[in-house]
Amino acid sequence: MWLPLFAASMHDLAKHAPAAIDWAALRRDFPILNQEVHGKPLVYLDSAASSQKPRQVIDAIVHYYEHDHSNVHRGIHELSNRATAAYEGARERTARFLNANTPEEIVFTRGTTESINLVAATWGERHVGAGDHILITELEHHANLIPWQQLARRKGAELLYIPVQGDNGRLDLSRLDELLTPKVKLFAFTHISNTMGTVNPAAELCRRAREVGAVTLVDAAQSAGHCLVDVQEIGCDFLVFSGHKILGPTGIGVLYGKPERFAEMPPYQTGGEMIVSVDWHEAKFKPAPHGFEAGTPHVAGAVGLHAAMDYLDDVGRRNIWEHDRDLAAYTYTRLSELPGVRLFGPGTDRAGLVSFLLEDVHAHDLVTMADGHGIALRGGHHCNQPLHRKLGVKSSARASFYFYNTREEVDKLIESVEKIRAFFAR
Ligand code: C6P
Repeated sequence: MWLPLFAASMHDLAKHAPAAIDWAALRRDFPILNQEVHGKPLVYLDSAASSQKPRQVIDAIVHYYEHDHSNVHRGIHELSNRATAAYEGARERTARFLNANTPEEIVFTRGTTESINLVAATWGERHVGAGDHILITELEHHANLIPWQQLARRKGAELLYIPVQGDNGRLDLSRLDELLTPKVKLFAFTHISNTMGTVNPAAELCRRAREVGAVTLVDAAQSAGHCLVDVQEIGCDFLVFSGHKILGPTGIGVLYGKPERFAEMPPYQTGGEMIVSVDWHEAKFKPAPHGFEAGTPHVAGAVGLHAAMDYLDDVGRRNIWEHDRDLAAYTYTRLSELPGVRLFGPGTDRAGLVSFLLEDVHAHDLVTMADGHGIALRGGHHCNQPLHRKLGVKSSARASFYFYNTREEVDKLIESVEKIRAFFAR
């Protein structure tokens, strides 16, 4: 098994030589990368925020609007049938992408944030009560923290955190026995940390949750486009991610749910498309997935997402995983050789992103100056404010990679960081 579900299995990955892939040719599929910013060739190192889109995804969306667009599930005319087939085809493709059992386990949303809010507002609202525990981790993005914080407040439940050990970004799993008790109704955690690059042992955590009867939600926003994510192997109840981080368009996201979980959830939004029948004073609702997709959906988004998944699987998510991790490891090593650099996240077994700080330089200054060198980084708290506070910093700079990035681009980043350090040392 090569899946990065257990930290131990990540070492096995190294035994598999990556297939020979023409990465430079793949990069040429991304028209946006072929430009200069501030007079320098663009080096895009912000894919954890949002990935760029290959021509194939852009073309699929244009083709849909030029040939097939209509509303779905409504008309009995040709275009409506084509739009419906495209939309439901994307659902079927997403089920295959995640190795879900059936397309009915896939609900389309606007993104990771909406998927988590949907679960909190439906499953959470119905199943979490006063005195219950909700368990998350200190690594969580605000999208997987605030909805649970709000739910806990509304219900009088307690929100507990698995602590992060410190700069190394690893969870202190020795606390699991004490925190993951039968009082926990829901255990939500990120598969890959968007600040630390930590890869959490998703299958093992879900197994532990099942032992105490807790329902699990895995935030796969940073993993779905970078490695194989198999919901059956992970054994989660819910799994969520966003299209725009996996080569797809903005405004489309995925909520995977086990049928038995969906069956015990009340509606999220109500209105058109999600009903079986309506009377003046009552309505009957469809089951999942359509019962959770009120209103006209983002059909073009689903079409783009379908094309993105085809593209990713043509390249091979194993190959992408190896490529991105190699760049992150190279970056980590090169940065660690520079004086005054503080690195965050594990030194080994990290995903394809690296957060860091330069002594006496604000992350925003660093990112602004790097932008002047044509390099797009992210600076700030990356929607991990409490985590940054725990680390004793307000913000950090982050370089995040995808398969269109190269070692030469990392060298440019290092050169830029050296220049910035020299500038502030004057
Ligand atoms: N992280 C980043 O730069 P949305 O915005 O709904 O597509 O995704 C939210 C989200 C949830 N979980 C994790 C682990 C994430 O990384 C993100 C988005 C971006 O790190 C934007 S803040």
